[in-house]
Amino acid sequence: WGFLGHRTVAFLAEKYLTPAAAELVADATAYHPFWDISDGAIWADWEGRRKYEESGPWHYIDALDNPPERCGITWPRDCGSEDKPGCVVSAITNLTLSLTDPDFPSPLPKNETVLFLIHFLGDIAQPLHTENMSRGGNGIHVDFDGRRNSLHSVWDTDIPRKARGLHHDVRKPEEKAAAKAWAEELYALAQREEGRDEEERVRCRADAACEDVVPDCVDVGSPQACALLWAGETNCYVCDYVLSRSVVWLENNDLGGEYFEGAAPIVAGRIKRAGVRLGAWLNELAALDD
Ligand code: DCM
Ligand code: DCM
Ligand code: DCM
Ligand code: ZN
Ligand code: ZN
Repeated sequence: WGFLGHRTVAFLAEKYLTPAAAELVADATAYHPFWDISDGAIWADWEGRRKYEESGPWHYIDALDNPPERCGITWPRDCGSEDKPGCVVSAITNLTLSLTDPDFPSPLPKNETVLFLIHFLGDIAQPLHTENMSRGGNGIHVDFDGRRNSLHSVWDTDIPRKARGLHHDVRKPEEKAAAKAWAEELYALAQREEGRDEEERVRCRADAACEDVVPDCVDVGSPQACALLWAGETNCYVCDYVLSRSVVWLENNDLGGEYFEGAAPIVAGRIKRAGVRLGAWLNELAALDD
């Protein structure tokens, strides 16, 4: 995701934090004075990338599936083998274990570990971060409202911004305010869903081919199992929507129209899912600390 997506995930997670988790986050964002959780969420995309060059592949997993016919994450085909040592699943696994398992070597300071986790629980919900084809869509060149971009950036940035009514060259303070407002809306939506019983939630999703796994996996003791489920849930949307039309179609139609209309609710759903999940994950991590 671009900054709007990552900031929204973080502001939404913040709504759920226990006092202990809020303290864990405060310690991590004390990295810089004046940082809030959403500033911490984008550290991985600028300073984190520069400081840890090996962290590039930690933002995604290249599923060697065959969209749009067949999607799926397979371990260790897609990550964990010798030629593919690191990906978002292994990064979430190792960073989490370094906080939960006293015998696990800690490659990074705790504050940076938490900042990376806040970021990667966002990225693992972006469909094109769970797909190998054309380097996660970076090699598919498209138009969005008359502007040339990669399909990857369209999903990272253009669709979230347009969904929230932001101009493509929105300024930073405005984007942060938009993230805060979006998080408020998604929180209200999630609260309403929470109150519903299981049967009704299933009925509500009946028209969706891809479904959130209920209940979500939030066991910090088995981070790899959870991260694989999360990546698989997200990867479903690659076949279901993102690449469901041919690459030729994507390259020859402006994606700011009908394609955007179908994509916007998927993006909102993924960001809501990631924010609620991140809140739960941080709460579990903080609970172990005591
Ligand atoms: N990004 C940016 N400027 C930077 C670094 C990253 O605007 N110096 C944005 C561009 C992409 C996103 O971050 O939208 C890429 O990061 P991710 O891996 O989180 O999708
Ligand atoms: N930054 C970036 N890409 C962007 C926006 C900001 O890499 N699109 C980086 C530049 C700064 C850092 O984020 O090093 C924090 O920016 P600021 O000091 O303006 O808050
Ligand atoms: N990316 C991805 N899958 C890949 C390669 C890159 O999801 N196989 C993501 C990481 C960044 C964006 O695409 O969000 C741009 O990556 P880069 O700057 O490495 O081209
Ligand atoms: Zn991206
Ligand atoms: Zn990222």
